[in-house]
Amino acid sequence: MPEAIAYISRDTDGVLWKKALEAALGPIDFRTLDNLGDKAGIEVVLAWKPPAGLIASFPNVKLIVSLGMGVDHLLADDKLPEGVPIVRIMDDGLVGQMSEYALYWALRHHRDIDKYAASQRAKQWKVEDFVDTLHRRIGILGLGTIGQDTAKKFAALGFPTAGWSRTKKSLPGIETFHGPDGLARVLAQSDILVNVLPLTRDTKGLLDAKLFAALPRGAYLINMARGGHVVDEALLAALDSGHLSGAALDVFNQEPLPQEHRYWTHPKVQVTPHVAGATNPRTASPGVIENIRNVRAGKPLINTVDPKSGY
Ligand code: OXD
Repeated sequence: MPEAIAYISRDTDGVLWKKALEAALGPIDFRTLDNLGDKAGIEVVLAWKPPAGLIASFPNVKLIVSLGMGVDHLLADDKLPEGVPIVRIMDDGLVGQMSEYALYWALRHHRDIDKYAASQRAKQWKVEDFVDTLHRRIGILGLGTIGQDTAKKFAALGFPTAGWSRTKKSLPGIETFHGPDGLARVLAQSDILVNVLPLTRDTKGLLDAKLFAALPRGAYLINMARGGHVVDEALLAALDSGHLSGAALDVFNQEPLPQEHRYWTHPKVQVTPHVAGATNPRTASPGVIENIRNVRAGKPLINTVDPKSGY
């Protein structure tokens, strides 16, 4: 009977995951990338950016768990074994961190904190023009778990908040749009645009010159989804022309961000190293444990991923 759990990630050693899973499931034959042992014994894979083709070499794998809420890192492997269910973590801790990230940069921009910091450095007592919260419109691209939480928190602070998703959604207190026409409408009213879309064939490169031109002049961008959504040259051009007033970027087309990239030194860009939300085994493990139990008992899984839609 295959019952080993393989932890496939180069980012962390998996010790906290092993502890969290063992606390609920008892002792586990826990394998890591450097210690995969007999691959026929692997039943469950926990994966973050797995090497292409590796999971397909586990002949008895029954469940693939994405260690990120985003699954593009996993679906990039075009050799994933067919018919093996894929689930993703659902982590309230990570969701809360992501909305905090968006709120932090939005409020910092909204309240002109960087301008006041510059005035302080120049010892200048200078009052900036004030934009009322009711007139600072927020647009959220993507209304999954993270987008909804973020939207709700902006709305609770009194910002007029709109959201856009591929399919129709309705959320109390949030103006919702969907489809291509809906995208144009949400962009036209986004003084601060927050991107939390999944990265799929349809959303790759969506944040391009056309999209930036559709935003109001002076709009601010917060990208905490994936770098692949953004056409970097288009964003830099929109910042340089003054059409966009700034951008807080947590994710990049290439990570780590290459040393020579203009984002590092651009005066209107804030760079963080893909830290908007960190997966924490303490908050993410309950759903994974439930899925391991479900797959062993032949019961339906939760937090399933549809590889066709890409999320
Ligand atoms: C995720 C991430 O997908 O951390 O969860 O990027």
